[in-house]
Amino acid sequence: MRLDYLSIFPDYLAPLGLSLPGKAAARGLIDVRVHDLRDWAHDKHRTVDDTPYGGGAGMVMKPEVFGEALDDLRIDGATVVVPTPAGRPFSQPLARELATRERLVFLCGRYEGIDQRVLDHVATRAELVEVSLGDYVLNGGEVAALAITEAVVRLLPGFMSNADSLVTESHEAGLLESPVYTKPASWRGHDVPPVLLSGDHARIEAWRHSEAERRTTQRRPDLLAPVTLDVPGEAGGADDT
Ligand code: 6GU
Repeated sequence: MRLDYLSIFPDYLAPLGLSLPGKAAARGLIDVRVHDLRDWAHDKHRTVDDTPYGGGAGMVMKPEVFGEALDDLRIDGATVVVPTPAGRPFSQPLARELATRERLVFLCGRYEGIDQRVLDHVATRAELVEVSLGDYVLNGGEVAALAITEAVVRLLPGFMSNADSLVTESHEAGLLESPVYTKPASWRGHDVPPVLLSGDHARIEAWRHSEAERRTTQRRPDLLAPVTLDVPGEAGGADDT
């Protein structure tokens, strides 16, 4: 997978050379390129923003600079990811979808946002995906791009050494994970649940599953999607009682 990042703070993306993406790059699974957006500015101050039409606070990222950068990067046919609080909520299914693409190009905005015409233009040349990490505000797209990258890259075929850890973990199963323990069996008055010391793998699996369900019910009931049954001959479904 080829990964491009356009940012006015390329140093913010330095972690891409470390840990997980660094490992994937070393294995030849990804080809990472970080670009300084200001390289495509023309004036001596390398300006990338301007005041908003219609007035209001803050600055807007100018279309021409992104336009020339996207031309040089030849984004045609790529998937362009724009981190923004106005985007599609990021999720494990969306990470899985992005992991199937050959090339992701991240546009990291700062200030109040990117001129809408950049996004409209991108949509005519590439697959545009605006993504939000959640209902809170970050100062720019860089940290979000890192998070999205980490979620996607670890799903690439050949990345994970232990394929099991992908399917049993949180969210892949639609449930939060059960709590985990390691030695010692007793620590500061807190004991490991005895079932985990029993050696009975069927009982351990059953315990883990019920703990996962209990935790999910308590902390994230929204993850327990309602089951809808289509009963033949009835118009409604499971909601009809
Ligand atoms: Cl993806 N980007 C920015 N800039 N802010 C955010 C976000 C993304 N998700 C939540 N807040």
